[in-house]
Amino acid sequence: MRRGAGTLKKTRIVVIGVGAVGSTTAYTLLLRGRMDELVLIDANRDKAVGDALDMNHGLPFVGQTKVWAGTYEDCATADIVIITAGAAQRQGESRIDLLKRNVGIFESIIDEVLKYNDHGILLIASNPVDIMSYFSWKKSGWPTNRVIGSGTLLDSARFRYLIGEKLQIDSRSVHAHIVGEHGDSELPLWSLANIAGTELQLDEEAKQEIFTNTRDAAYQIINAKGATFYAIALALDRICTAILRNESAVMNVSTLLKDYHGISDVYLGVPCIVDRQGVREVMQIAITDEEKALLHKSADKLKDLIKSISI
Ligand code: 6V0
Repeated sequence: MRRGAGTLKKTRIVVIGVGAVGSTTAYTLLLRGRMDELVLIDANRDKAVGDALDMNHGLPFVGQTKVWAGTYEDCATADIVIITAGAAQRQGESRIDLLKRNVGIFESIIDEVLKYNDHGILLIASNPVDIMSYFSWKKSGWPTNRVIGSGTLLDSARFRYLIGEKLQIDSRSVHAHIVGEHGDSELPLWSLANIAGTELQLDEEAKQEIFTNTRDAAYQIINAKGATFYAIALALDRICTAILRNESAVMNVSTLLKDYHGISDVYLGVPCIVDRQGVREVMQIAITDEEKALLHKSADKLKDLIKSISI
C-alpha cells in the first residue's frame, strides 16, 4: 500500500538503455504484464520515445500498463531500475573489452538514479556484467541485496537447454548451473547437475561440447545476427518476477561474495535466493575441489580487472 494513502501503490520498472536488450526486455515485461508502469530512458531520446509509442499502440492487445519515455526523475518511485545501457560487443570483442566504455557511462547513470531513488533495486545487465554490478554497488552505497547482476542466469539457461536437447528432456526439468563470471572464465557445475535427482547420462566428450557451446553462445549469436537479446530479456523478466512476487526463487544472479568457498569482495554469478528484498541469501553449495579452483580463477580474473578501474 502507498504510505498514508488508501490506494494500492503502482509497481514501476524503469529500463535505462533501450537498445536491443533494453527494448526487448521492456517488451517482454509488457507482454507478461509484470508492472503497472514502465518507463524507458535512453541517451538517444528519440529511440525511447519511438519505443514507448510503439508499445502503447499494442496496449489494446495486452492491457493496462502505462508506458512512457521518461527522465531520471521517473526513477523516484521505481521498484526496479534495470540498466542495459552502454556499449555492446562487436564481432571478435569479448565482454571485458567493453569495461572502460561502460564504466564511464555508468558513472553518470548511477549518479542520476541516486538523485531520485534510495529504496529500489538496481538490476544490471550491461557487460561485463559482474564488474558493472560491483561498480554500481560501490558507487551507489546501497546494500548488496539491492544491487543485482543478471550474472550466469542466462548462461545456466543456455546450459539447461543444451543438456535438455542432448537428452531429449524439457529444459525446465534439467537442474544445472553455470557459475562465476558471465563470460569466458565461467564454469559448469557438473557435480550438481541432475534430472529428478539422477546423474546426467553424458560422456566427457558430450559434456565438453555442451559447455563450450554454452560459454561461446554469445559469440555464435553475435556472429550470426550482431546482438543477443531474446533470452537475456526473458532472464531479466524472470528476475523481476521473482522480486515483485516475492518468490524466494533460486537463480544464478551476480552478487557480492563474502567468504564464498574462500572468495570475497567480488561480484560473481552463483545460486541465490531472490525475493522482494533482492538477493535474500547466497546459497551455500558443495562443489568439488576442481570446481572450486576454477571459481577462484574466475574471481581472480575479475578482481584484477576491478583494480584497473577507479571506483
Ligand atoms: P545497444 O543495442 O547498442 O543498446 C545500448 C543502448 O544504450 C543504446 O540505445 C544507447 O543509446 C544507450 N545508451 C548509451 N549510453 C547511454 C547513457 N549514458 N544513458 C542512457 N542510455 C545510453 O546494445 P545492446 O542492447 O545489444 O546491449 C546492451 C548491453 O547489454 C551491452 O553491454 C551488452 O554487452 C549487454 N548484454 C548483456 C547480456 C547479459 O547476459 N547480461 C546479454 C546480452 C547483452
